[in-house]
Amino acid sequence: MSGTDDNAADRPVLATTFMQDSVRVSQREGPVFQRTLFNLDFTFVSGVDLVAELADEQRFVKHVYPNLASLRPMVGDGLLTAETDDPHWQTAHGVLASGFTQQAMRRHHPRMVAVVDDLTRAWDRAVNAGPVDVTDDMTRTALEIIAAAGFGQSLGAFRLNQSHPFVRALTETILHCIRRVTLPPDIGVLLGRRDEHRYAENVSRLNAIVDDIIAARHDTEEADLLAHMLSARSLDRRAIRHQIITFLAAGYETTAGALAFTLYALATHPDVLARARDEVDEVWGEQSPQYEQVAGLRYLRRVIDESLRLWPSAPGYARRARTDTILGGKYPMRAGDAMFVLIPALHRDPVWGRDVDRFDPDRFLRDRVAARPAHAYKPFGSGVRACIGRQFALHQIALVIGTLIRRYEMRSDPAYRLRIQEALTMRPAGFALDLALRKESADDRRRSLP
Ligand code: MNH
Repeated sequence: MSGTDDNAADRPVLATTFMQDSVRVSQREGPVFQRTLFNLDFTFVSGVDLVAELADEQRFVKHVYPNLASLRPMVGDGLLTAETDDPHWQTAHGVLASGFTQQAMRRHHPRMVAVVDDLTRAWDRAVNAGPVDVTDDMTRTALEIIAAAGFGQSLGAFRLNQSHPFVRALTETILHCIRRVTLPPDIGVLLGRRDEHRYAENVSRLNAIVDDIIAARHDTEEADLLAHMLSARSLDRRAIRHQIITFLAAGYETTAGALAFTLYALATHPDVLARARDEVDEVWGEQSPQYEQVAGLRYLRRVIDESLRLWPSAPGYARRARTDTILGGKYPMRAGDAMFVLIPALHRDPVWGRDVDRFDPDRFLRDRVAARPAHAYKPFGSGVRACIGRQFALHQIALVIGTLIRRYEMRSDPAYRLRIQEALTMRPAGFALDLALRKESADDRRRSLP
C-alpha cells in the first residue's frame, strides 16, 4: 500500500510546524502567549489552572476559531462549526448523540471489524515485501470506518490506487479554507483564481457525492448515522449534508493520526508492545473480538491514552469570554475575546511530572489519574462541545491496534525520527513499518531449534 503517489492531496500543501513550534515556545512564554501563523493571530493557553477556568460554561463558551470557521462554506453550521447558543447545534447534537450510545456502538462494531479485515488483507500482501506507510494506511482505515458507520458505504480506500474523489475534494477543500484565513492577502491573490475555481468545483463535488448517498438511501432498517438523521424530522437535507461532511472531516484525520502515533509508540517501545500483545492474546484469544472484548484491553487503553497525551492529533480548541472577565486573576479578557488551548502544551504541564516527554502508559493508572487535576488531559476538547465521536474513536483505535499487534511483527527503521505533519490535525509523516506474520515467525523460531 506504499510507494504510490496516490495521496498527493494529503501532502501538507500548508507545510508548517506552527503548532509544534508553539509547544516549545510555551515552555518559555506560557501559560499565555501570542503567536501569529502568517495572517492569523493566536492567543495560546497552556497551563492547567487556566484551562480549568476556561472550562467553566457560565463564563466561557466554545469559540469557532477562524481556522474552523473557514470550513463553513463546506460544512455550514454543522456540529463542529456551529455556535453553542445556536438552536441548530442543540437539535443536531441531540439527534447525533443517539448515534453514539452504547447500543449504537454495538451496531457499529461489526462494521468496524469488516474494515479491519480489509486492512489486514492489505497488510498481508505487504508481509516481507517492503514497508507500509503507516499514516496512509491508518487514514484509509479511519476513513472507511467512518463511512461504514456513517452511511453504510465503502469509499474504496483499500481498492483504489488513487484517493477516492470524495477524499481528494475533502482534503483539498480543507487546505484551501485554512490557507484562506492564514496566508497574507497578497499571497492569497497570487494563489489566485485557479485555486478559487478548483475550490468551488470541489465543494460542488462533495455536495453531489453526499446528495447521491442520501438519495440512494431507501433502506430505513439501517442503523447508521444517516438513518438517525433521516428519521429525525428536525434536520433538513442541507443540514444532513453538512453533518455528513462534518463527520468525515472531523472523524477521519484525527483518528488516523491517533492510530499512527499509537503504532509509532508501540514500535519504539518493545516492552510496552510485548505487554499490550500479551493482553490481546489473553483477552481475545484467536477469535475475532466481540464488542465487550475491545474495552477489555485495559493496558492497551492506557497506551492509547498516553499516545493522545504526547501527540493529541487535534492540537487545540478555543474558548471565548461571555462577559468581561479576568482569567486566572491576571489576564483581562473583554467579552468576545478568545484563547486557544494548545493541547500538547497542556499535556506537558508540570502536573505531569518532570519527565513529560517520556512515553509511560502507567500515567493512566487509575490512582495516578485521580491524583491529577481534572482538566490536565483534554485530547477530545471540553464540556458540552467535547468530541461527540470520542467513544467511537477509542473503540476503533483499540480494535485496530489490537488486531494489528496480534497478527504482525512490526519493525520501524531505527534511524527514523518522528516528524509531524500539520493541517487541521497532526499526523506522523514518513513513518514506515516492515511487517512479518507473527505466527509464521513463531513457527520459524521453532523450526530453527535443533
Ligand atoms: Mn472529534 C469535536 C478531537 C474523533 C466528530 N473532536 C472534537 C473536538 C476535539 C476533537 C478536540 C473539540 C473541537 C473544538 O472544541 O473546537 N475527535 C478528536 C480526536 C479524535 C476525534 C482526537 C480521534 C482520536 N471526532 C472523532 C470522530 C468523529 C468526531 C471519530 C465522528 C465520528 N468531533 C466530532 C464532532 C465534533 C468533534 C462532530 C463537534 C462536536 C460538537 O461540538 O458538538
